[in-house]
Amino acid sequence: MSMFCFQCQEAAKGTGCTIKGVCGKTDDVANLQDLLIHTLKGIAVFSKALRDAGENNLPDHFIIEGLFVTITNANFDAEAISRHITEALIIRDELKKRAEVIGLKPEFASGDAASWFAEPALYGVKARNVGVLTTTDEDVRSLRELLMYGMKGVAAYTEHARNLGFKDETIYAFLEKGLVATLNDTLSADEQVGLVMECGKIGVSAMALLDKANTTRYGNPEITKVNIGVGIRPGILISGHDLKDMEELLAQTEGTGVDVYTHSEMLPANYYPAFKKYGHFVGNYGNAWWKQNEEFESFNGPVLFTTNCIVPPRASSTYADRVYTTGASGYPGFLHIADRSVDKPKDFSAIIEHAKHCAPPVEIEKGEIVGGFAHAQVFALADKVVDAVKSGAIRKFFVMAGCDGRMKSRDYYTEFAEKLPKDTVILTAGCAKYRYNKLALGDIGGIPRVLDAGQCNDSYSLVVIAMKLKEVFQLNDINDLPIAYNIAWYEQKAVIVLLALLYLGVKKIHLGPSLPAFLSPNVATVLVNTFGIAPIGSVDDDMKLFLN
Ligand code: FSO
Ligand code: SF4
Repeated sequence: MSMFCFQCQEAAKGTGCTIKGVCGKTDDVANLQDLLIHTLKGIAVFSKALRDAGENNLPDHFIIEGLFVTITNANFDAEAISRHITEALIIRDELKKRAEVIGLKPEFASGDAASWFAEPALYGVKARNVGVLTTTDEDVRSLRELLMYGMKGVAAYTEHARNLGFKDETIYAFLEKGLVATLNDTLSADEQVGLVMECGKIGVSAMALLDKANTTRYGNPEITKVNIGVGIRPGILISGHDLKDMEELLAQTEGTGVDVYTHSEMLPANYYPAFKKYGHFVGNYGNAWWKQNEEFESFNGPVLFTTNCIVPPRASSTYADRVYTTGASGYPGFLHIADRSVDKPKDFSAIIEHAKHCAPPVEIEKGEIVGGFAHAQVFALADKVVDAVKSGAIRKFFVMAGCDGRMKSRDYYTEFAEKLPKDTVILTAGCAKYRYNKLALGDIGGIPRVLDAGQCNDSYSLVVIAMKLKEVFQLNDINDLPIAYNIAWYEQKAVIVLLALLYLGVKKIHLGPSLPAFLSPNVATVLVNTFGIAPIGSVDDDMKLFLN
């Protein structure tokens, strides 16, 4: 075993990747990510103590960025991760000095996370001894990592909100508390479960903050027909989740003769009023992240990753030299575009110049898909929706939010959508939508049968919609609504979406295509017994179960 990682749904053999990631992550990158997490825990020891003592100027941003860098498919660049570790050691030791000066004696300050040091050349050696398997009790490990992956999801959403100028101290404080808690061997199982639930609560705050940031800056998403065909000019394909990057790229490409297309989780950018004014914003190209090896070839122009999900290019690929990363994302050999400064946007001139010398995209699809059903838009249609439920025209809603992935077993979601009775409506968010958003599922009295709220973080919108329906129908329990939850997960942002739903009291969530490898049998039993979580079964069995 040269590494161990079990943080995503594609963990090898359903237990964990031990030689190389199924995602393509090498063992040295996986280990360096472990060391970065270990060092962030050390930072949190001092940062939490200083915050508790009323100190300001703490490394909030560094912590969220560090967590984000370790999310599945975000960063494959060993050198970039090493640089983060070097910076983390400097930050940690500065905080340690500050704590000493004011006489603080934080718990775990003498532990390894808070005190280790090595020269960069030896990070690889050190990294082999700090991974998740160093927690030997499998239930403690399971709860610790459940918390850790939830926090990674929180960090990702918090980073996007921060990029738009929206911050929330309570989120930063929780991340420090949670990181420190993972060093504590004396916590009871109940205390650990309590932290996981608190993480769900913070997840709701992070998604609400991001929703506020996105809608304040760019307006409320509105019903939009998105072109999935191509234009005749060269284009840039923008992937990932960061809308600030989208804004700056659209502004900088205007009038250059270069078009902009969204990819995968950036599709919902098409729904925001602020982006619609750009005539060179053509539409969406391609599908969910895992089809990028083929789709980037035929796109012909440069691709910009603002976050995950990156798939390593094949050796035979002809597109690797036209992929760019920015923010937390990175890949060896891809050109990384530096962060913006306080008064200057990111500089996308290199990618724009690159695009000018490329051929236009090859058409792989044509037509339109419809989306933009976030909370404000659905509220505007509330009367229609409520009438449809009251008259029985809509029998049930199915929340099918989450992620897509490459496993064959995910065909389940396409088949499930196809077999759903015609008086049901799918509420979706995240890249899971690509399993059914191009099917001709029709509408119910003008309400499309697939309502796409947006990115995975816009699952928040689905919750707001559910809360509103609960109010309209005067119900006491969210679980009494005619809504079933059939969620597809892949990486850690879906973990926080799940924890947020559990925190809000949603029960009987079906989770697929398989339960997380990081759930020990005991922890899985707790989730099943307390929340009624169940793995997906066959489409026909699940359909019967949900509809009865
Ligand atoms: Fe998908 Fe990737 Fe949004 Fe994830 S593109 S899988 S949950 O990063 O973040 O839905
Ligand atoms: Fe394996 Fe997933 Fe970890 Fe990649 S992120 S190494 S696929 S468990």
